[in-house]
Amino acid sequence: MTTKRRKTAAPRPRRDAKQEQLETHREVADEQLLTTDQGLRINDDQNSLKAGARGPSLLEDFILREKITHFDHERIPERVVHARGAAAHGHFRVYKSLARYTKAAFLQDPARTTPVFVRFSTVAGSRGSSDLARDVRGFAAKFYTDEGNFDLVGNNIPIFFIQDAVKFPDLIHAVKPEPRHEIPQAASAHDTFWDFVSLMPESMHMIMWAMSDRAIPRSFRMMEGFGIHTFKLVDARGAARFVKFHWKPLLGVHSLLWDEAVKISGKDPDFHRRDLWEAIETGAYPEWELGLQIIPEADEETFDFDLLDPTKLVPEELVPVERVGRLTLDRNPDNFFAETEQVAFHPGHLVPGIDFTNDPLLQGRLFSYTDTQLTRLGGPNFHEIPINRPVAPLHNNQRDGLMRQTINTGQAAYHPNTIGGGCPMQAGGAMGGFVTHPQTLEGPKVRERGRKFFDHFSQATLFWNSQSEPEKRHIVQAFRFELGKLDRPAIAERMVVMLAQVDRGLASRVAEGLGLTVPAKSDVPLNQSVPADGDPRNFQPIRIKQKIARSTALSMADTIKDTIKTRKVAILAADGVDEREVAGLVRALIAGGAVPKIIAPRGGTLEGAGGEGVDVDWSLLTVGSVLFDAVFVSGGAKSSDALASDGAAVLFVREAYKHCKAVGGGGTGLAMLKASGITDPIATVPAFLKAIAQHRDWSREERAQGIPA
Ligand code: HDE
Repeated sequence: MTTKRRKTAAPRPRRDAKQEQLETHREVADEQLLTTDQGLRINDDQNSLKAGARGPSLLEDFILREKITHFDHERIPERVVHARGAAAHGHFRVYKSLARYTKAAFLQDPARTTPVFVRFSTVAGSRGSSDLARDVRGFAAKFYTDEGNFDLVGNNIPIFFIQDAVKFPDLIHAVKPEPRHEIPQAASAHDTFWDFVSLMPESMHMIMWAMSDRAIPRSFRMMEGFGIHTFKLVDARGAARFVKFHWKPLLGVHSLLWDEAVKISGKDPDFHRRDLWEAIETGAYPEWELGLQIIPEADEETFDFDLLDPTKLVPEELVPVERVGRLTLDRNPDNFFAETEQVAFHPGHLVPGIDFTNDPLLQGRLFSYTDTQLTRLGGPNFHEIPINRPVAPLHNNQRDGLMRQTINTGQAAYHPNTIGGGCPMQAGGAMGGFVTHPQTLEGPKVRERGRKFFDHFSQATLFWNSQSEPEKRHIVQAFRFELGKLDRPAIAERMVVMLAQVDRGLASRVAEGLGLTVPAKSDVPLNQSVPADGDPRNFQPIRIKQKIARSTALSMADTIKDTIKTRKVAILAADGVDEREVAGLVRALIAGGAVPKIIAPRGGTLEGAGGEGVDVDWSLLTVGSVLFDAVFVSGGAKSSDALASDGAAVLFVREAYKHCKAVGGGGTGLAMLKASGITDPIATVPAFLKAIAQHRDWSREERAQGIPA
């Protein structure tokens, strides 16, 4: 017998309009002869042209020069933020028509499938940084609709650090590696970031999220997504409603522990991109439901916060999230550079029926995303790159520019014209032309913001109060870690003052770990960006009494915990393992959609107790428990004795236990676990499966700290 599982072939996803469009640009090298870029066949790709076998290379070697010139220019500037990412193709479908809210054609018909490309990312790290940084994750979706591309360029956290786009370069300069030595990479635990944050009370709500486990997700597939800003949906009659966009993952929202994130960074810094890739390759397609919070225009002023303020969320208790459709990612890109690297998102890529609000952060973004592509993708024709092309027909009088691909015909490249028969013609609203929602505007030109924007702490407090105790513990530890790394004590002291505005209990728990105390009363440092000649009272943070004190949707404690789908399970084994037990467990795991892997002291095939072979997936040397969701130690006396005396195996189970994962054993495997200091291993397969679905047993966290690992 052999328990090695071959990769299950993923069901072939349907071909969609975007896929067909991309097909025309795909180059398949099978059975082709090597040529230059000009199509000249190359007969020797091993030797440059030389003056004699031992002589210098000749300038004349145009083949060498072409190859090296191309290589010299292979890199483009990485994204100034969100440089590190991974992406996938998929499709979106609404459950039923949303005509009551919007005229957007792709949201009208449940039979219509819209191709989508989604890119996930971290924000601060450069392109080669670890996936595991404590950071916000980008969640950018491009819908290739029949009416043009619609981009929902969001994050996995529903709010942002700052209220106005003018502060974005400051925020990013503060969090990026410090300019002197470019240290640290992909980490916020350094002086400049916390110096900035400690002077920006408006960032406190976001900081609470960033210090929570949301900033170290288990998988891109297990993250929520949010459009963050308030947008508008406009129906066929022109009536508008405010909307907040949500993505709800069908596998639930799950995170790692910080200690795991740090260790995975070493074992597999590509952990998240690999996880996404493998899930899609094996047919375990990641899925999210699109959720909408719809707010009538008339209710704009009724909230404790300003709907235009991106540092505030709309609690689901006040406006429930209506689940309106499903996103499925079912196809990996063919080429990382061509697709994932060159995709260009923009919150201003809209379709009729969706519009902006005056959120001052969103307004600044509308400028930034096209502007940045001019540098990153080298000119104004980036919309012609295959991944960026709409599937909707494109006709206009934009012409020329670097790397223009389209060969426009005809004489008239202007409008109005008679020479071109007046074409292309304006569509007009009735023919699907985009009409901006005609909001009435008036007011003086001022550099100010709405009064409710100055309530910087109420929702930070709401978030803290909504967390379970394990989540609170992790937030405290994250603050202690980040602030404990600072060189300047004054910054940590300012942060403790800031935290005291959120919750004094939180502040004192953080302060204790830093060896600081919480001052009895102190003023919050002012946002230094406000004009000194204004009335200072307007710039002091205010506190508006909130309608609700806690919101269950803000905690991950009650997320979906009824599936073991895609969970990676390590089955530890050595020669003499009970192969029938292993086979039974593997069957049960696969039946539930989990991914079992046999891990052993060595690679190759183990000899089972009954004489049958068990193929090893990975040796202990090549993996670590942090790469798995659960661990099972199989029975078979010889096998478990060998594992009990193998330091790497003992470390493996202890670490998994400390990280609160399901740790189970069969037969003599239980003795190995107990000998390793695990007093309460799970002893039956059904209980083991149930524990995996729970993600983690947080009740163990503090108790398990004493176990050496
Ligand atoms: Fe971005 N952001 N951003 N951002 N952003 C970029 O665009 C910017 C903001 C987000 O996978 C850049 O093509 C400004 C909020 C994602 O390709 C750049 C401001 C949110 C991605 C840019 C913000 C985001 C970006 C860098 C403040 C959540 C990755 C390269 C006004 C709603 C998209 C690029 C991808 C990328 C600017 C704030 C999400 C420079 C000026 C808030 C997911 O244009």
